[in-house]
Amino acid sequence: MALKLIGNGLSPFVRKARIALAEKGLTYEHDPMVPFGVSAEYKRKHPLAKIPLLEVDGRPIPDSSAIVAYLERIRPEPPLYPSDPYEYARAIWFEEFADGGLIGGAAPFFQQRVLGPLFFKRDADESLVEKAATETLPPLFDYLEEELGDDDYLVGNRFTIADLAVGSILVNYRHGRGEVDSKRWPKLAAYVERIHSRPSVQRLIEEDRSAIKAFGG
Ligand SMILES: N[C@@H](CCC(=O)N[C@@H](CS)C(=O)NCC(=O)O)C(=O)O
Repeated sequence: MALKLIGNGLSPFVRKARIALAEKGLTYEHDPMVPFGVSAEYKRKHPLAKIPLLEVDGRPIPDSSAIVAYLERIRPEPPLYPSDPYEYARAIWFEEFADGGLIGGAAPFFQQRVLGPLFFKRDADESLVEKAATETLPPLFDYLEEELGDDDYLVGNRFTIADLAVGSILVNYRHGRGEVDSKRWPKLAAYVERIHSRPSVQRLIEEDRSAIKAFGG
């Protein structure tokens, strides 16, 4: 079975898929396509014209959540979803929390400080970063701090899709010089370090840094 992942590695959603591929030891071809001015051919496969898209022997699977769920079926080990029904639901919830909520607070850091200046030659609008830092993110970080409790991972105290999704979004936050204040959120700060130092994640962070540097960052 030939797997081809389409989408630039700086996208947190592409990264989600790549972390899952790495955790499961799956090899794949990678096309680092950017999602701007995408071709009509791509839009036929992904009508929302977003990245990532996985091709399985040429058959398309759009969306990082669909992709990771698919990977779990074809390569169940190591599992990225809990088997306990309640924990399963919680893991899916944290994925949604990350992809539909946390992204809104993290994106201004990456978009204003990395994407805009380096790729679009546009000055950062620091007011958007400030708003995210002071209004959007603190309640979300409070929630994560509380949910972590004394555990190392968000659900069932083992690495799951929940950590993969939250961790990937926070990679972009950190690329945009966002920091989790360890005085205010000590558990979350330690957790982020833990997730980001996993080999599957660390490798991609290093790749991102090289890409950002190559663009003058
Ligand atoms: N729910 C989607 C979100 C994908 C997404 O928003 N990707 C962004 C890049 S980070 C994109 O392609 N944006 C281009 C656009 O919205 O036109 C997923 O998980 O795959």
